[in-house]
Formats: sequence, structure tokens, C-alpha cells
Amino acid sequence: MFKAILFAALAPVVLGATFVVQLGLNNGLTFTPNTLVADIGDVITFIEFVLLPSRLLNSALPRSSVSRNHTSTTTNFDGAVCPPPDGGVGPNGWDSGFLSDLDGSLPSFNYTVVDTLPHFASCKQAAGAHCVAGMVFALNPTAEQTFEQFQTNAETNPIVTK
Ligand SMILES: *[C@@H]1O[C@H](CO)[C@@H](O)[C@H](O)[C@H]1NC(C)=O
Ligand SMILES: *[C@@H]1O[C@H](CO)[C@@H](O)[C@H](O)[C@H]1NC(C)=O
Ligand SMILES: [Cu+2]
Repeated sequence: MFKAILFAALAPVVLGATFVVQLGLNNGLTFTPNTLVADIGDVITFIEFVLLPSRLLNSALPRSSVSRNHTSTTTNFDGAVCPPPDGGVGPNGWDSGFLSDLDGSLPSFNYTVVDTLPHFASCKQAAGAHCVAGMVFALNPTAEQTFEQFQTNAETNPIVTK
């Protein structure tokens, strides 16, 4: 009885969920998944995808410094979408900085969700070219601000030409 009460007192009241979002899976200009619904306290781990060493050696996939080097950075839903600005668009935005797997270090960035508002992110690489190519991610999108519309806004962004 005493042990049970002690354990309950020490246990966190709310344990957030953890989500993993892969950047550049199979060398695509993608976030996988590209949409998440998450609650306050949940953690999103953005991680640069790394092929297993055995597959890497045999892989014919290109290994340029940009195709395996991405960011997760919040930006505007519309208007100036690409490239996302350094530091990300806030409030409560984020910017992972460049996560390169060229050295096989499995770089990651953890974002703890602090509100349930929609947040839209893309990749800063190549002066916004990855963003315009549709490499985008939506956290808690809404009926008014959908993932699909955000991706269209990025792909038709007037600032960066493809
Ligand atoms: C990742 O990309 C950025 C921006 O293009 C560049 O400055 C940086 O050197 C790259 N990192 C690696 C390890 O290639
Ligand atoms: C992010 O969280 C994961 C899982 O807890 C951890 O393995 C990883 O090292 C963290 N990344 C950073 C940059 O702290
Ligand atoms: Cu990118």
C-alpha cells in the first residue's frame, strides 16, 4: 500500500507521446509522416534518415551534401513560405538547423509541443529549393489551413524560382 502511494506520487502526471518524423527518407525531399496531430507535452523527434551501412555501401542513391542534409523549420502558411527563415516563424516555432547524415551520426532535433495551434514547417536547404519542391510538414493543420494547401503554397511560392 505504502509503496503504491509512493510510486504514484513520483510518477509524472502526464506522460507525453513521442513521434518520429524522418527527413529525406530514401533520398526524397520529404517529411515522413508529413502531417501530425499532437498534444501539448508531446515530443516530436525530427531525424535525418540514414540508410543502414550495408545498404549505404551498395546504394546507388546520390549522396550530395544537400540531398542528405535537411532542416525542419517553421514558416508561414502562405505568402513568404520559402525558404523558411533562420530560427523559424513563431510564436512557438522551431528551427532544427541543418541535420546532415553524411557522417552517419543520425542527427536529430526534438521539439516539445507547447500549444495546439497549427504550425507549418519546411526545409531551409538550397536557398529554399527543397521547400519549393514540396518538402513540407504540418503540425495540427486545420480545416481552414490544410496540409495540401500549405504544400501548394510552398510549390507555387513566388520568392524562389524552381
Ligand atoms: C548542410 O547544408 C548547409 C547549407 O547548405 C551547409 O552549410 C553545410 O555545410 C551542410 N553540411 C554538411 C555536413 O555538408
Ligand atoms: C531526441 O530524443 C531522442 C529520444 O529520446 C534521443 O535519442 C536524441 O538523442 C534526442 N536528440 C537530441 C538532439 O537531443
Ligand atoms: Cu531539405
